Amino acid sequence: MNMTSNEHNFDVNLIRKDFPVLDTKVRDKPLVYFDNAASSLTPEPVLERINQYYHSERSNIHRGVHLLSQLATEAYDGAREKVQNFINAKHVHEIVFTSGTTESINLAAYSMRDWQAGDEVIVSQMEHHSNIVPWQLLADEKGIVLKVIDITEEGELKLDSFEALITKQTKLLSIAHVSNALGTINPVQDFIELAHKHDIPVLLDGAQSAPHMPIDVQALDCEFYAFSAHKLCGPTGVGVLYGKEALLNEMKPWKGGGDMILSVSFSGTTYNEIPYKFEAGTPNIAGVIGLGAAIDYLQNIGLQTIADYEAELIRYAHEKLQIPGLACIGTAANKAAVFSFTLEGMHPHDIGTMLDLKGIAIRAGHHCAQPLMEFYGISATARASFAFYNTKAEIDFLAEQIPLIQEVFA
Ligand code: 7TS
Repeated sequence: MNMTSNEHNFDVNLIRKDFPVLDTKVRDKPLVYFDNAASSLTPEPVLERINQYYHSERSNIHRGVHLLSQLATEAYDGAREKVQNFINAKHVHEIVFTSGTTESINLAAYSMRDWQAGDEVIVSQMEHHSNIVPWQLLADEKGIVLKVIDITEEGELKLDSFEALITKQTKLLSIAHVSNALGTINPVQDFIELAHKHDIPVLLDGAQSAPHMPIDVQALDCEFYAFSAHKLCGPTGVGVLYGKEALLNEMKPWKGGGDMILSVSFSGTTYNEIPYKFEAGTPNIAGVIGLGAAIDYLQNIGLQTIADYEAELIRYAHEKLQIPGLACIGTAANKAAVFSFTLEGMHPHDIGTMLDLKGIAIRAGHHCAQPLMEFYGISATARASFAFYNTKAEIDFLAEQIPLIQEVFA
């Protein structure tokens, strides 16, 4: 395998031992987990850290003088620092905990400004529904206008299409860093640079980039960056909205309740400072602590090592999956480890069901990217999405099974 200088540190067989789910048998067959874009698996150290909270630190945060509350608060606040470091945010208070990417984008959409009818938001043809529907809700409620960047047949964003959409009314560019359905790694730096020339802030949907490559929000210079813990070996139900300090300070809270206030009276309430202003109520304490542990785990391996290993996996998949009757959807030059495909004469759901019988877990469907499917004139794809604990041998196994499935449907 063509590994980087970190090669000597990276032993996939050793790493696989950290993931208890990989021992699962699916209909008596070893599990081949290729559904990482939907949700990744959770390694033992993350499970242990979550358990530790429930076993010996179980309490609420930010409100107790007692020891357990202090321990939980320390762990929760410590996780925020880990996230800050993970994406290289300038300030720890620029990290807002949410329930996931979806909530992060909704929070930004709701709070980022006082939307006026005619304000324009630009997204792209390849967005996940969670970066489309919040803006459509604002279109319904406030009369904002949603515009869409074109893509190429290969599944690459067109910069000139973005440029052509910009007007004085453009108030936000909101695009995926990496496409969940195609795997395209978008050249977001070029889009951010162009947006900033026109004073347009940028939100990056990082759901599919944060788990797979080093992220530096200061170098990217995006205004917002959203991601989910469950796609990066952390627990479900927790995510992050990074926002530049000045913007977060200007934004209004979107949920009211405990912890997000400084004082409450019936004559008027004052809000807490960022990030607490956006974190009303008891948060997902165990989830946030688990996210912190997941970040430790990934950083211990190294995000660049992960990116290099997965780049080799997707290169290998493209080579091995050149099979007559198989059409790969998403052939951008710069791709993350996502292989979306169709098989002539077969519905993707049937592909998914047949592969499941062999122990291979993929996702079949529109991947919450129906406008993208529409662009390709299809209703669904079968998608194998890889993580650093997958192997070339597993890809070989997938490649062997596909012709067998095709025979059944021939
Ligand atoms: N944005 C992108 C690019 C995503 O891939 C997803 C989830 C989301 C947003 C939403 O994340 P959530 O954690 O809030 O649900 N993508 C997928 C997928 O591809 N298959 O299942 C979920």
